[in-house]
Amino acid sequence: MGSRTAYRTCPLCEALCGLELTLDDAGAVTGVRGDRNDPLSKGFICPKGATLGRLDSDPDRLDAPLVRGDGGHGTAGWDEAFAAAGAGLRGVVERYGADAVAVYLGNPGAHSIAGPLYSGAIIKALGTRNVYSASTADQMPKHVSSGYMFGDPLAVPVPDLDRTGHLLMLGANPLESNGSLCSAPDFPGRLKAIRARGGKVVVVDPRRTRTAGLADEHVFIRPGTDAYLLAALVHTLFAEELATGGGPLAGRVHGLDDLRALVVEFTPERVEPVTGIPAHRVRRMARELAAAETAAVYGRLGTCTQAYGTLNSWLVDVLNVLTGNLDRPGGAMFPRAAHVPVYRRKRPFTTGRWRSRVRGLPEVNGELPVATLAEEILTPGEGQIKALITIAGNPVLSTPNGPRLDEALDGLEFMVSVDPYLNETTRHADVVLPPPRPAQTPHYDLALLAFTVRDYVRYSSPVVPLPEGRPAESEILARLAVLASGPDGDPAALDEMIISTTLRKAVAMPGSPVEGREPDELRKMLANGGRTGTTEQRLDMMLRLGPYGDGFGADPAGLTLARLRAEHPHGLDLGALKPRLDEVLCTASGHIELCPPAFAADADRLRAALDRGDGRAPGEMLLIGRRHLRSNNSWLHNVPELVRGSNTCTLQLNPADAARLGVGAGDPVRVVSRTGAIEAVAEPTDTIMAGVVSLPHGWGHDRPGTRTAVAGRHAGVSANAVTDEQEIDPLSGTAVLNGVPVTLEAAGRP
Ligand SMILES: Nc1nc2c(c(=O)[nH]1)N[C@H]1C(S)=C(S)[C@@H](COP(=O)(O)OP(=O)(O)OC[C@H]3O[C@@H](n4cnc5c(=O)[nH]c(N)nc54)[C@H](O)[C@@H]3O)O[C@H]1N2
Ligand SMILES: Nc1nc2c(c(=O)[nH]1)N[C@H]1C(S)=C(S)[C@@H](COP(=O)(O)OP(=O)(O)OC[C@H]3O[C@@H](n4cnc5c(=O)[nH]c(N)nc54)[C@H](O)[C@@H]3O)O[C@H]1N2
Ligand code: SF4
Ligand SMILES: [Mo]
Repeated sequence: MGSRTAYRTCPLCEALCGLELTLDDAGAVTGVRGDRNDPLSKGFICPKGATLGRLDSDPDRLDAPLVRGDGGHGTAGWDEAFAAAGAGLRGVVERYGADAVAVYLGNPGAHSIAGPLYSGAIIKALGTRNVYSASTADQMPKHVSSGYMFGDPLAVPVPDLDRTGHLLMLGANPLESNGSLCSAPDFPGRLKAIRARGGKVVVVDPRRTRTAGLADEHVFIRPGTDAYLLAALVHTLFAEELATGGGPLAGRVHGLDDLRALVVEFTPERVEPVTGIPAHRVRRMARELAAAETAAVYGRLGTCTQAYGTLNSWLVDVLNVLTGNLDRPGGAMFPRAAHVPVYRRKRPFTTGRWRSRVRGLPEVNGELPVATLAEEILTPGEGQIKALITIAGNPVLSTPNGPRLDEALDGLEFMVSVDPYLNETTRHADVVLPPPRPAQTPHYDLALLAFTVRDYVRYSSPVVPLPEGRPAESEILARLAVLASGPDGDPAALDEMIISTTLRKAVAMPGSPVEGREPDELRKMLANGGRTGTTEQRLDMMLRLGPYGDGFGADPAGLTLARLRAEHPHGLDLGALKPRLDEVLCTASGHIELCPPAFAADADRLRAALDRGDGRAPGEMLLIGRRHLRSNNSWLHNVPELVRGSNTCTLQLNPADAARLGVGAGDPVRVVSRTGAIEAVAEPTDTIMAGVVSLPHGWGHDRPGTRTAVAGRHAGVSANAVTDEQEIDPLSGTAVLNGVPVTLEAAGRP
């Protein structure tokens, strides 16, 4: 049998590695290696990318839509499934109004072309304000912080890993996760390189992770207390006159005095009992950060999904500004994505344009907190959610108090899921619309190419053609958008409308590369694609209007989709990150807001807790999460190679706590919280602080009505059965998934 080689970006995590696939005549992926010619990943690959072929050919992957009848889910034709989806959704809107249909957008949707290009159209067509996503179980604090500090919620600074001399990293474990909001294939190699060139890596984490093991210094911290550490670092910079006031940014900042006043009381001594970090160590950390030639402070998931998520994200960038490291090489910089125009007019950032019905929580970035989704479904009254569309999400396992959401989904009048699996969430759907295999799917990381450690761009064509009659995910989503308004309607017309609106705005925008030109002339220049032609034309348009684009001929050497495809099949390196604060900054004051009033007000919470002291009940422990290199949230447990060995759902606890409870390795332990109880298998280890326990999320695959046979045999338990949907970071609505109070009991040996 013959074989051929094809190249594409790995769609699984934020590292965006280039892959070299080997395919047989039948189009099956028979081998995967790192693409050595990819200028960013240079051949790096991890076990997940290496088993992409197994995921691609997983027999449990749905290859036709499912429609639920009396006897459960049965296979249906595409026309029938779309008709059922449209009728179901329109019926709910007619009976209860637009807000009765909610939308939940999950993580893999952020890695696709289809998600970012079409979910907005679905939301708009429905006219619903009930929009939820994995962002409020993840990075929303970063958007709120950037929104208020820089004016643009998407302007998230990325550590300039390849040039920095000092990296202070909090709540991130890139040796397992491969990095987040910092796309850096071979993150481990890049960390080692910092040390090899004489720099320093400091990791702050309640666990001595593999990342901590690779660092120069690991600082244990009590879960949920990073804001105190960060405030004490800021305090020290001021107290010891180490703050440059932004150095080169000195004239660009606003609120320096307010900030100085705010941190006065957060002395390293005062916060020591809360964080568990000795005051002298905090002072030394501040001095080293300030003294480093270049430095970057980077906080990720562990600092976002906790009670002070937004304050943490803010103080991280405050440190970057105060030490003069924001927007300078070796510091924390703003990537310039090839598809994001720099001329666009930005609206001033604000939150709370509407509020959730039940708890009155503010809208953030057009969304409501996923922590409130279950109660919006379960609480009767005007505006109650009666139908749900999930796209690439498994919120039953991934959001706080998942069992309550599970129960809520069961009571919906109608549910549609766009998902390749029948899993814990989609089993509740009336209609499941499965996207094609990864090998049949084009790739351009619209979301993550804005967070790369070098400016970089890559487009991957599908390596296997779509079978006749099988819609691409972009077609599925476009069709759903159209179906929300009526049974007929042309998905391509939706793209046409978006293209013509964008071009009309672009020619009218001062400073745009096509200012003053004729939209019709530009329209004719767009790439001619195949079946999903208008999707590709949209991408072509974005690239041509982008900072590296050809400006529709204005810069003949610039990028077009056709050029990217033909000349750069392994991706294109666009150089090291460049200072670009002027392009980014769009606050009302025109300055970096160092002490936004909303953040200063939330700091009262910090102060109050400081005055109250620890306040922990006897026997109370704090639960945190954990990722394993061979996991990916809830959905790779069906690949046999990935659930072997050490990727298991165990409860890590300190040996001292294990001894106190009388449990040993392998013993069952009951974990009890306000919301529920689970039984997990103990794994005593001194890599975790006393008083802290860790359970990975995304497990709990033992439910009826799912079709994931391998995952079912490695079920584990869901950490989100004990996380609490009532606990959120109030500024961003983000769920508290780390630092959850729990008590433990030995569950008795079988
Ligand atoms: N306790 C705890 N909970 C957490 C976290 C934690 O650290 N601790 N982490 C949080 C984080 S960071 C995140 S991002 C969320 C993730 O939350 P979710 O996005 O809700 O969950 P995933 O497990 O990523 O589920 C992804 C779904 O997308 C489907 N899918 C895979 N590929 C495709 C595709 O190409 N198209 C479509 N349409 N569907 C696809 C999968 O089958 C699966 O159903 O979980 C959060 N939950
Ligand atoms: N292998 C693998 N890779 C993944 C994923 C996966 O599930 N598996 N998921 C992907 C997704 S969706 C995301 S968002 C990223 C996340 O990627 P990262 O941001 O690197 O997140 P984690 O690997 O969960 O690491 C978070 C760390 O925070 C620590 N932590 C917990 N609580 C606290 C605290 O209060 N303070 C501090 N300082 N630290 C704390 C935890 O011990 C953990 O080591 O990973 C992505 N990549
Ligand atoms: S690190 Fe992420 S992008 Fe790279 S091969 Fe692994 S899963 Fe894929
Ligand atoms: Mo995430």
